Amino acid sequence: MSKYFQPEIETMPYEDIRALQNERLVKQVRHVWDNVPYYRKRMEEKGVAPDDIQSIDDLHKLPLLCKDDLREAYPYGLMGTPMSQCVRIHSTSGTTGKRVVAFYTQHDVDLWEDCCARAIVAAGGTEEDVVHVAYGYGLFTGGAGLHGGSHKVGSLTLPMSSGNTDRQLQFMTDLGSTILCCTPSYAAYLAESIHERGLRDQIKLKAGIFGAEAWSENMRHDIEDKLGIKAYDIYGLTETSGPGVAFECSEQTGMHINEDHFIAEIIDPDTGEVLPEGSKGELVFTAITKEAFPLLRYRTRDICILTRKKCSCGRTHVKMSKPMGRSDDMLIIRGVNVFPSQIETVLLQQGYPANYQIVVDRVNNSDTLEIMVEMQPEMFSDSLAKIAAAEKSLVAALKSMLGIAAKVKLVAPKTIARSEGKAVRIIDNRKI
Ligand code: DLL
Repeated sequence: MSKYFQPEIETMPYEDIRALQNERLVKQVRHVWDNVPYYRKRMEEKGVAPDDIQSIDDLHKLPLLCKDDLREAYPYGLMGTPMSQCVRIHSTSGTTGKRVVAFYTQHDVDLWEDCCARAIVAAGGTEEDVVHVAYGYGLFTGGAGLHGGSHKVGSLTLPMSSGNTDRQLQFMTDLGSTILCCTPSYAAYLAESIHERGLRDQIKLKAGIFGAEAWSENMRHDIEDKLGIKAYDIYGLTETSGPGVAFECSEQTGMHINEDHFIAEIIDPDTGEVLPEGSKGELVFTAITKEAFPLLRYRTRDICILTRKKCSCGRTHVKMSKPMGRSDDMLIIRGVNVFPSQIETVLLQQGYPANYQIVVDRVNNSDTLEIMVEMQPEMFSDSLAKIAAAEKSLVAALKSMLGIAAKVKLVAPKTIARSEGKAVRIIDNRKI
């Protein structure tokens, strides 16, 4: 068995996990108090001192952190170590320009890769495997996280990054990839291409580790059937290092959270009140081992349920359900985080009124994004060629802001329904 199935940690009795978390929490709160003036100020405002936090029972006393805090403290304000000790950043899209930037010491990278290694081992990975990493490499955490995890397991790692399907399929067949790591929508697309090209007999895949966006059980079964594999879910976010915060085991009924590194809570998204186990609410994480970006009580905005029901795999770490939605308006489209406010910024910058509608759909297992925008009244008499040119220019500006392609349709003034209450800007037709 790989050293990255760590029974001494992963199958620890609940009391022992809690004891470990208590010890690490106390140390981490002190680390943050001493080194992150932004959070220290938030603690002082709430009248909390490090000595008030002796165990998880005191966690609720600490202030909650959210993306707005990250924006306010951007870029260095939440760092817990001097920059000279950091070796890496990763980043994700944020609203209107300011992105989330996470920092890592070498120790942080090591622990993150350990978490991803556990996920690979839980999906059956060993040093005999060929791990095909088709998550994006670069600022996004998907490529780097699974890549590092695969190295730790000792598997042969194919750093494919995303895109270029012909090349993906060539390496997959020539090198005999056995574990595929990518977003579920890309996995579905690859599965379709394999099916269409009649390559099923030439691939050796046995498992897939898919995450970074919501996917349904139907989609899982479809991918599993088309590729003849077992498909495992993996969860994480840039703010908590990246993928590997939680991962699925052979039971495939939720993802075990790596509780030696993260304390999970479920709160009521409206009141911030901590909810009892089994309640549906917003997931909040406290990172208890991170050095460079040690976020305490970070609101993920992901809605889910936690359970400590006994798992047949033997792991005792708490399980989170698949995220069931978000408590903000962030959309995840083809694995990329998109905020409606980013779209609105582009439209206003280009002189369009804020009358628009965002339509998201899933066609052949791939997300589509279409933005209907009302043209200026004076454009109405423009030639079709002129309107097409205006749409093209909007498509380019949106691509540059969002990082993904969107279709744009300029429609006649006053055709998008006005709302008397909150405008319905987003129509998400995906059934996930
Ligand atoms: O998506 C990290 C990641 C990479 C996870 C590769 C898994 C695999 P961000 O770009 O910061 O990080 O986006 C984080 O993506 O708050 C969730 O809303 C969503 N998300 C991540 N994993 C899942 C999943 C990466 N398995 C945001 N199911 C999170 C549903 C997911 N949503």
